[in-house]
Amino acid sequence: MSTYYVTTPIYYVNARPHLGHAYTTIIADTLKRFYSLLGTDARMLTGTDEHGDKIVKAAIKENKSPKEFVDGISAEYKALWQDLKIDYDQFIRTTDENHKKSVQALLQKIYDKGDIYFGEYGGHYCFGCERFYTEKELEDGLCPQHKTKPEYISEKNYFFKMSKYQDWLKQYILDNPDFIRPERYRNEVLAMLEGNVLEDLCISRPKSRLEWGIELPFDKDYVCYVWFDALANYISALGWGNEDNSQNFEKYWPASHLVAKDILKPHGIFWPTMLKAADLPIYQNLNVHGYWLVKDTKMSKSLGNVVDPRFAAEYFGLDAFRYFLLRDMHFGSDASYSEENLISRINSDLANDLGNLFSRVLSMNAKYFAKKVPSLGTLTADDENIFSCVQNAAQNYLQLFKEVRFSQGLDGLWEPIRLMNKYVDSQAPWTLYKEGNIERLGTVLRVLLENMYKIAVLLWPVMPDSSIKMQEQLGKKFTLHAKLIDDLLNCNVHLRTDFEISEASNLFPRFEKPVEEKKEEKVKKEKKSENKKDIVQETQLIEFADFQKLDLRVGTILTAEQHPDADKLLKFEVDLGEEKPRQIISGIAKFFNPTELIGQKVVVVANLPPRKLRGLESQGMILTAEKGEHLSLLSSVAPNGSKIA
Ligand code: ME8
Repeated sequence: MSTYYVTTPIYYVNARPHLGHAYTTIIADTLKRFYSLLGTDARMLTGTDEHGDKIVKAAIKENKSPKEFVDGISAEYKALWQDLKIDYDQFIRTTDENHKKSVQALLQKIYDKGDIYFGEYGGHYCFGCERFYTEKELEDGLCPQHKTKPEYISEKNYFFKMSKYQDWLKQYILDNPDFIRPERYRNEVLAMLEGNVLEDLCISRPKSRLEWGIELPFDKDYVCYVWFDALANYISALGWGNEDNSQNFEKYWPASHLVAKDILKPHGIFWPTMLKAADLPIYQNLNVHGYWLVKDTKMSKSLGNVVDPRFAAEYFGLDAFRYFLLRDMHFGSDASYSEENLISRINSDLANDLGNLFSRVLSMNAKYFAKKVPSLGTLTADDENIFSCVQNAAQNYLQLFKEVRFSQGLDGLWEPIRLMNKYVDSQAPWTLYKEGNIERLGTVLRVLLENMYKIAVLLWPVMPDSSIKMQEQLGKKFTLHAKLIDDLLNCNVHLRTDFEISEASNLFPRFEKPVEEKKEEKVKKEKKSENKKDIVQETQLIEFADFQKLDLRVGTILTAEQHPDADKLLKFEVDLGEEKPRQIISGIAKFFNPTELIGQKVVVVANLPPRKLRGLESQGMILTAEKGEHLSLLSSVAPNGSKIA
């Protein structure tokens, strides 16, 4: 059986997943399903990129260790893929032990070959990109990606002799027109290789500057450059460099990679030269797509325009969302995301064209043939036209999907769908029924049902659940098998007269309601479930030893006043029976008039580390009890300083 191996980039864990990440991953899932449909043993890899400066900085910002931090975001990616029903075979993390082994084997192999050397280098280092830039590559002295001023760093490092492979790579790209596609990106990489411009690649970072990485096998004072480490994931995941486990490499390599244009250079230049240097087969092709923009602007957290794919899939339906992504982006170019575009695409293509076709044909069939599949009589030219239109569209669709031209493939497939709707109008089954022409009526419906079945199967890679539903509505269970597509194309009849088919379809609802309204509902729902989560967390069990760590003391409030710089905070002095009263800052201003609290007995957590709140030190926490909008202070009649145990 032939094999196919599709990969997504492994995503950085310094930020949460968004529409862009979901897009590439949905495309990879579609391709995996597409090749499975063609009878191929298809495999999909995704994962997370977890080493490097960027990650360490993000972890520090959240007061976490790098490992703790990467575990959290990597799990978020996994959870999103589960919600989006992504059928990946493997989720790789660059902190996996097997990956580390593989990277070290790759480094050692290239080192032993003499293609890695030690040298001194000074360059403009962008921490966002985790790479050095040459003077020429900077734009007005700034990093072209991040528009920030890079830091000039000079240090001793290991270098990969990438320049040695410049001519080879150029020739390889010229000899293999589909190696990097679409063509504009192939040309971009060729332009990068024009002249004698390729420099050697710095592939190490001294541990004195960065420890969070994979140690070089030939120098323990250095870790591997994050891009060298990350790119190797595509082969480490298949067990390359790991003697016990490399059979998948033999079986599935070379890969078909999916990336957006932001990471063209590492994939178009670093990666093939690394493979060449290690005497490994070069990947099959690099498929490069553009950006999803929001109102012509790149998504960014600071602009607050990051699209949440989970919300879109939940609200519009996962399959409708997938269809929109594949249909509205011409692979390679940027596309514009907006809920208006999404609604208009769903309403026109899915509700009006495809959904309507299914609804009307199924309900007519129920009415005229009691849900049984009618027989096919003699075919007219109009009937033949439907069969041939579907056949042509199917063949084009299959070819265009192989070329990752999803939008064009789907556009073509919608031609017979629209034609079938027109055919219903022109054949007017209701008139045939009235005239008592049941044989012709049966043929018309059977032509429609058979061709709807073909469309339903072809759509499985794009809209898996809806495709299965459509097939089941036509009385047929979906099972993948090696000859599925051959059978589908070579034969006009797939349904049987004893099949019982559904009377109604209801596949794709129309969207009229302003999305904002629904969003508010979702936020409310989330808040509710967060509250529920809080309750669950509150009632989670802890060890007795953990409880014993708390030093809870009884005290009396001596003074209480508004915090000078914060409306929500009150400043207290509380007598805990110690030498001096404690100053405690508490966020309860909204619930109490401070003067009423003077003299009240309270319970205080007395062993929290002191913390500054709006410039004033807080030396403990006053305990409160909360129910809905109501808050009261915990109290005890015991003398000040009594320990609660
Ligand atoms: O670059 N539109 O990870 P990353 C479309 N760790 N796709 C988008 C997008 C957008 N607006 N934004 C992001 C890295 N993407 C490295 C990769 S691979 C060995 C290492 C998608 O988290 C797109 O696939 O920055 C892009 O290439 C990728 O996310 C970048 O992910």
